[in-house]
Amino acid sequence: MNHSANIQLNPSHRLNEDGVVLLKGVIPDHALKDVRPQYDHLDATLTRTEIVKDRPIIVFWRHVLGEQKRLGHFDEFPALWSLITDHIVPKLRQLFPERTKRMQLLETIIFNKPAETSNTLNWHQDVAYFPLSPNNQIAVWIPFEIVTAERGAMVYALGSHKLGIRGSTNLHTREKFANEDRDVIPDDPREIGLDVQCMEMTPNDMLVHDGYTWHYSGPNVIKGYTRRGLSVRFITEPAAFDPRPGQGAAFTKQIDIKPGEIVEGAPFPLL
Ligand SMILES: O=C(O)CCC(=O)C(=O)O
Repeated sequence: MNHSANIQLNPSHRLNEDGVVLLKGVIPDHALKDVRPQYDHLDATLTRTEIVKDRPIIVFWRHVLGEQKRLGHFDEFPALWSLITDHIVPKLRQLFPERTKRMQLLETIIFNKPAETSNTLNWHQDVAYFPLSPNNQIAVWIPFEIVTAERGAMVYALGSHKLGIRGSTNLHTREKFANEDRDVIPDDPREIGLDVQCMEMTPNDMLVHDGYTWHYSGPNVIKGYTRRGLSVRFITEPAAFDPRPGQGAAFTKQIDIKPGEIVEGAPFPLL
């Protein structure tokens, strides 16, 4: 297929067909201006690792083996809250009206790939790690700087969202989690006929993907260059808590209800 077709005429159609769409130039400079310095300040000072249950958390995740995730809060990162509520959510509502009637914040992560020491975040599907039923989400991904294949760009298997749920694996090693009985994503999705697309981007661009779409990111091998990417995931319909082994995302520890009950409350606000 012609990969440039993914860069977009009808975003809603592309998201339905490919499970991912690259939107060029949709985030204005002023929306990101304060996000970078506030991120850098927190990245340099943040040590918190405990997970609170009274508000959403922001996961600071460096792709370096052995690094522990740190957890920020929106009251200390107001520019990020504005980016989400004033820019990301309205843009999603404008371009994907059918999928965004209900937008509930599930998870916010900033992935940081330091130069030369970062590693690959292997093929995965977000929903495999989420204890939700139904398990329907959309996610956005926004770079804070230019990303290229050598700088840890996101890579997607187009159409993979139509192939159902897959098993969860260790993102660094691809090892299956204990008790995982679901089929896992193949080492190379091209072997089963899927097209694979590397999404090179500039900071005003935004990726939108379906929670079922397979993706990975390689290391950042460019000396002196950091690669920061924001991912925000939204639940798009009421979802019940449905835990299973292999679901260790930080937000799962904010869930304080019994299986079968609806996930809601302060950590997961409706937007
Ligand atoms: O930023 C990255 O490298 C990985 C992001 C990712 O896998 C995700 O947003 O689900």
